[in-house]
Amino acid sequence: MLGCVRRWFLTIIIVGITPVAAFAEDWGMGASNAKIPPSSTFQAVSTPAHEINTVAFFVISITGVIFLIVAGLLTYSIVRFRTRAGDDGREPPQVYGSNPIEFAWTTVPVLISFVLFLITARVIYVVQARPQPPDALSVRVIGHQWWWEFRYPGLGIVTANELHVPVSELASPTPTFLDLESADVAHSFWVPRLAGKTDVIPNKKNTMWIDPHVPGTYLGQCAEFCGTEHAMMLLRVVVESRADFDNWVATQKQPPRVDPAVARGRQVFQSTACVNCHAVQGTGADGRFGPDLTHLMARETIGSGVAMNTRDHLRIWVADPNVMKPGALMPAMGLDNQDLDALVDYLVTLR
Ligand code: HEC
Ligand SMILES: [Cu+2]
Repeated sequence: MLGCVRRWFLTIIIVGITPVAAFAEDWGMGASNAKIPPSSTFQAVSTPAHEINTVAFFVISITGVIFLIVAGLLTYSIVRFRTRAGDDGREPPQVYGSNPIEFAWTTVPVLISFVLFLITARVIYVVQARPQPPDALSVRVIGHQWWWEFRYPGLGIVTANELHVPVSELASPTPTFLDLESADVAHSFWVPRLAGKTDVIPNKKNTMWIDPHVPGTYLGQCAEFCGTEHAMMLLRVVVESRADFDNWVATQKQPPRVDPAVARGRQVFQSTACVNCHAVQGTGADGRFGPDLTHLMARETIGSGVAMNTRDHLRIWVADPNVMKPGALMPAMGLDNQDLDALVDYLVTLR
């Protein structure tokens, strides 16, 4: 018996450790994410998340009280009415059909459920019915297997995986409204500190909004299983002061610098299938299947948060994305080392 328990215990520990060991290489993400506060739903910094938090606490309090009452009565009964020496072994009196008791335990739960329903409905209304003010920032979010595309129609900006939005002061709110679409399968957009989850569904446009009150970086992820790399479909929302945001917009709107020193790398890029899947403004590369690379180096991470965006990581990624993100829908292009180096030299100039 004891041996069996020990074997099970060991199996659970080994099964638990194996995935951790397999993904020990974190490409600098651990250190980077350690600097960002955890993405807890209990640390809301945006109105929809605050509202959800309020309902959550309300439901937890009510159900907590119910739990304490039921568990208390149960414990009391177990202790008070346990078998004692000298019991005569007869059944206690059985009570059937007491109208007051039946009435009480039907109406009380119905009333509780009704209150919870009303509170929840109010929050759904508050969050979903907010109309989009004409001056609100509007962003199209497109879910892809396994990365996020962000398009700012009013600004002509296209980027990936890291959404930049201005901070929304309580005095002068500047909310951001998101139109969610999918290029392939169902995904779900979730940044716990900013808002609830919203499904991202093919052939359907869902909407949501955020109004982050505190500048900072907020982590999120796809919350609907969408295939092999679902767990690595991460995202960041960078909330900036108005001035920083305007700066970011200005850089994003500029065409990439043409650096003659990396002409060879640019040539490799333009003559390889890269251009079928990626866009870089001003090069004729206009692919839509992968992230827009025009301002690649303005992003902190690559591969939807799989690695920090450094020269070394880019080289590993372009040589074979599967090393970092097994199953990623970008093929290894089989470039020789010289072409690869020239190409990466070119990529790191895309600011
Ligand atoms: C068949 C289409 C396809 C081709 C060809 C392709 N890519 Fe990609 N690429 C993708 C996809 C899809 C992603 C996103 C992968 C993910 O994050 O899961 C990607 C991601 C990237 C990224 C990371 C971007 C980011 O912000 O995360 C870089 C850099 C990149 N590709 C460069 C290249 C280069 C250079 C070439 C040519 C040698 C190339 N790609 C060829 C589809 C392609
Ligand atoms: Cu997804």
